[in-house]
Amino acid sequence: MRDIVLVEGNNHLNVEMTAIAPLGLIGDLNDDGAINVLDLTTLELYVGGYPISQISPLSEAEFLRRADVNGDGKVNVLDITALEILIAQR
Ligand SMILES: [Ca+2]
Ligand SMILES: [Ca+2]
Repeated sequence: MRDIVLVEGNNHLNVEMTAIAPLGLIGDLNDDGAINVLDLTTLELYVGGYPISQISPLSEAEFLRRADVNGDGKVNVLDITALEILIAQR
């Protein structure tokens, strides 16, 4: 019974993640195919004022699309928090 409960919990988590990142690449800001603390650092640098060309291989448009983790059309400190949650759930 305990095993079944755990599996149901995992499935629920996966459904939530799909809702947050429907395009799969959201949050991958250094374009290495993974979403992890390196992307979090890249996003923090951008929000801190670094130009995209110096912190990411992505085009500016693609960077901004992937960096808008919470999907509100802007890239700011709220997306840092959203990316932290996304990484924690993986
Ligand atoms: Ca990455
Ligand atoms: Ca945003």
